[in-house]
Amino acid sequence: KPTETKEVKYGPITPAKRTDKDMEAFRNYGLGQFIHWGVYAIPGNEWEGVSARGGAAASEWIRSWGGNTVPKDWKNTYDNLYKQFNPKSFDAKAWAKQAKAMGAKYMIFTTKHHDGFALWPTKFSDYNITKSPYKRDIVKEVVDAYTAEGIDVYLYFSVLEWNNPNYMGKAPKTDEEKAQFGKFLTYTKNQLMELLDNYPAVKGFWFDGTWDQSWIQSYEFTYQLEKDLRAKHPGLIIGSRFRNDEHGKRHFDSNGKILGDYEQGWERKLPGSFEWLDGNDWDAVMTIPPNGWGYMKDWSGLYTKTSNDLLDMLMQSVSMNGNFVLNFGPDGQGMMHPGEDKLAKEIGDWMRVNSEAVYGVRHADLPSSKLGYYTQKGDVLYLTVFNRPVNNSIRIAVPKKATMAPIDAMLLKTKGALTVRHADIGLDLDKNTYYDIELPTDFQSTEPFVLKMKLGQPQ
Ligand code: FHN
Repeated sequence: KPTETKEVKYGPITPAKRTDKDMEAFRNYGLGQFIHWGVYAIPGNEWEGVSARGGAAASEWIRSWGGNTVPKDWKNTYDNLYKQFNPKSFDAKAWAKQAKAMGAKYMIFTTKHHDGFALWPTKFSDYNITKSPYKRDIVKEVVDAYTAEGIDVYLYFSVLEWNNPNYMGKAPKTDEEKAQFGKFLTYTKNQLMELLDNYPAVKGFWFDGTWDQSWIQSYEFTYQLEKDLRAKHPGLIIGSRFRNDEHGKRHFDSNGKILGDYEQGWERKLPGSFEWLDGNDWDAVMTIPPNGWGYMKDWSGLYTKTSNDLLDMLMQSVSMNGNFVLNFGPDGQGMMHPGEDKLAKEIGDWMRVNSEAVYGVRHADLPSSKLGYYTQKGDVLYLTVFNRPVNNSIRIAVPKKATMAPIDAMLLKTKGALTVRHADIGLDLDKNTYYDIELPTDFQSTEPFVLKMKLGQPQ
């Protein structure tokens, strides 16, 4: 983190670690769902039999990745996909019920991805859902269905718009270019204000495509735009990917202060340590195939994450005060991939037993465990075990200076009480003491399991 203080005029607008109810709700989510849906679901990452596999993203980038045959005259190829967009099986209520059963507490939905096709009837562009055979307001159906299930909705919005004639993909230089890009900035503001007008139930934005110099150099505009959005929608939550300071610093300003209400840089990766996060809120978004955000017809030959993989990432995230957001990419008819249905059910089955170790928890100030991840809620400590010790004894290290230690324990899955034994093994003479918790030998599990412990005065 920078040591010297630099003069920053276009730094954070909201205080880091907001304490209002909306931000507290964000902190408590634990598990979220991302949905990438748009015209790219129609080819499903294949064009004339060739698929995009490389890069940070596949399907929704199929027109860009080399090695596929999407003809570059996109006006007559990719851009005409909307004429086929008629998802007859789309049922937002079914999606929302599935997300509820999985245990998601919030969801992020792609209103418009980099291709610029709007899934809502925007007044500011003709390239929108009303011009497709489907015609109906998909964003409204998603917002209404998820809100009805008690799942908070955040709107994904790509600033980058490949086809917009006023988006240049480079910093405007001449007066004419500046005037042209100025039209794009106004268009962007108009669409964002329109989204807040149309869907007042939403809780925030998840911005993307803000890496281009044209946007980076518009830091005065983006600063004011963030203020305008927040004024229009009190409590609005905006991530750190939206804008940068006047020195071009994104996510964190030139003095290391977070630019937004939560850190939005964890995409297909997780922080290495709690300390690195510096106490900021954050979420991590994750694909099931390596880089499959939008629908990918063919998962063969790809490593697709198992529910145990995803539960490990979930518990790692919440153990470090973050939210874990799992991405789904419905197909051109509005159906989830069968692999996604399977994982949603497996995760939901696990969450039904163990979600109290996930929702509303915080980082536990203990030496990290080799057996799994700690989460804590007041005087209740959870350890979600992924690595069962060969001696069947769970060892908890507690700093000697700690005023609280586990005094009793239970297996969340069986509600069976377990004995906590103080094991003064004298390993760290001045640092930690240890508590051992024997697992029942007849308790078998092929999935992670949770120990729930009560903290109290050390025995
Ligand atoms: O380019 C996008 C990509 O298509 C996808 O939307 C991810 C998910 O957040 N974001 C960008 C890549 O960082």
